[in-house]
Amino acid sequence: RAGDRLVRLVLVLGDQLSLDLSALQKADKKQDTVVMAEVSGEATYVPHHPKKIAFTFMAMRKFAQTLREEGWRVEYTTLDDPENTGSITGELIRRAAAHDAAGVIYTEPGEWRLIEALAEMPLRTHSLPDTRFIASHQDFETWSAGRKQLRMEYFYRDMRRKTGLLMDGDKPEGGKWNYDHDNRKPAPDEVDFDGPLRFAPDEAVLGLVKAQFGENFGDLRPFWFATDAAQAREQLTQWIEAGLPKFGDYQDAMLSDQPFLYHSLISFYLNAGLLDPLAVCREVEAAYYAGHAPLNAAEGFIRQIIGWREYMRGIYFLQGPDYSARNGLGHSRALPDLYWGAETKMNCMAQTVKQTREHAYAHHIQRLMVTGNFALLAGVDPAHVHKWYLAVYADAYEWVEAPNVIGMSQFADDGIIASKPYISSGNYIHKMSDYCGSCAYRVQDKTGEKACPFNLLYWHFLDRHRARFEANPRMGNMYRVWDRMDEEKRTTVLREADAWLAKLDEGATV
Ligand code: FAD
Ligand code: DLZ
Ligand code: SF4
Repeated sequence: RAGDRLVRLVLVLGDQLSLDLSALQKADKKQDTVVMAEVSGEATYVPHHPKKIAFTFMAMRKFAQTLREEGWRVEYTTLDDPENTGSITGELIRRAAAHDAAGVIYTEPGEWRLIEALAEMPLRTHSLPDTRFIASHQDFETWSAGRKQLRMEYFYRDMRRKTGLLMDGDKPEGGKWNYDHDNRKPAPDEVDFDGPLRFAPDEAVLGLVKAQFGENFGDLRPFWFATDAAQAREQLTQWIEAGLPKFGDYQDAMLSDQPFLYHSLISFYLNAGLLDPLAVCREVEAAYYAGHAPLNAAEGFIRQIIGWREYMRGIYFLQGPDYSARNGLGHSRALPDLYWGAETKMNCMAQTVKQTREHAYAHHIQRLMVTGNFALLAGVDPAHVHKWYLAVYADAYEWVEAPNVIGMSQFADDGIIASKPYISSGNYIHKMSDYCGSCAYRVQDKTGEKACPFNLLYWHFLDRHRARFEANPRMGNMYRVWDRMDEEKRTTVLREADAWLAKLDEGATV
């Protein structure tokens, strides 16, 4: 007890590292105690990439220090503390008993799993909305009410109007809402951006993570992520200076041994709370108005954040806790071992998995059109795909990962997010990358020993889901092309695809 009022605990989770967090705003630093905890429950609910765990713990430790400097009392549990109960709820119950606390206030977590666990605790709790987003749950519900289709583009326009970003009065800057058309250039010959800034890690955390999670998929070193708000801002500024001008042009391109191209690599920091999305967008907007970056780059980038990022969150909370378990296409194949680094002859997959292992990062098109596309074409159980993405990317929390994987990538939500499945044959990957030139398969071959598996599986997917997609106006053309092929060719494609999938299931190197 402090004075005659009761002490409250203020929970700050590993992805809530923002000084303007609603729970901190609501609390009283003279009276209340902040609780932060490194717990095995959060570190093992999927086999996270070691870099993701190290990033979380390093950033949590620094944030706890910042809070102390700001005058907060912080009770911090390290993973190796002998008293550690192993879960967020366990730590809150333990600390509540020690402080004779009246209850716990917290900002709503980004995963239903934890929302439910906190609500079931035998403590008085007060959950506050997470105000670090542009659209509240209520805003998204209002926007979605009565709409037959929840298309991102219309939501995005409302977010432009709401924020005033790139608006010229009530008109979009430049006359168009969306400049995506200019953002599809194939891979450049050379990349004149060195990628993100590199920062020194906390060696004690690296030691802890190596000892406890060293067997997980993913390289712990070299570790260079930003781990506090100042470093994250420094990286953002450097990227706006050097990466943003070409971000739009090469947003969809892929190059071997160039994992970052012109991407910002700020999703880790945005999602953990080290950067504020609206502030980031205002800086990018200012760079455009200063003549430093073209409109297609600034608009493309701002759309990802106030459009896609906010929209994904809206869908996750609107759809409810069962969303991640959806499997609209009835896919049941186990996730192939090549996702965990087993050898594969498909160079695009090998490159994407390799950089995922090295950096806990892959950019959007690699996630969507390489690993996601392959899983969808091969009919992998979306629950397995979901767990993989949640584990291997350092920016993955369910509120953003699940709609991207279950909805956008695997079409397992029956088309809430995507109007048609994101599938492609090898041709798209060939156009957008340099992967096919060094591949054991031949992207030009539609059948035969060396036929690119994406080519075989593309038709296999369309054929096996004909009843579901034939009437889709955006897919009719594909079925017409398939139907015009001679029957012998179609039979060969399907036979070879089945044989290839059988080899995959046997665990052969494919
Ligand atoms: P940039 O290319 O520089 O883009 C800027 C920012 O826009 C990103 O930092 C991110 O905050 C935002 N953004 C872009 N696309 C999306 C999107 N589709 N959804 C939400 N935000 C977006 N993003 C995550 O933050 N966490 C995830 O777990 C995640 N899983 C994904 C899974 C799949 C199958 C796909 C297709 C996409 C996923 N994304 C996820 C979206 C996107 O791939 C990443 O946000 C992006 O690659 C992060 O890298 P960056 O910061 O360099 O992004
Ligand atoms: C991702 C993660 C990890 C690896 N570890 C912790 C932890 O030990 N303590 C903590 O408070 N948060 C951690 N996190 C982030 C949480 O998993 C995240 O807050 C929830 O998934 C909700 O988004
Ligand atoms: Fe990937 Fe096919 Fe190209 Fe090989 S040929 S890199 S499998 S798209």
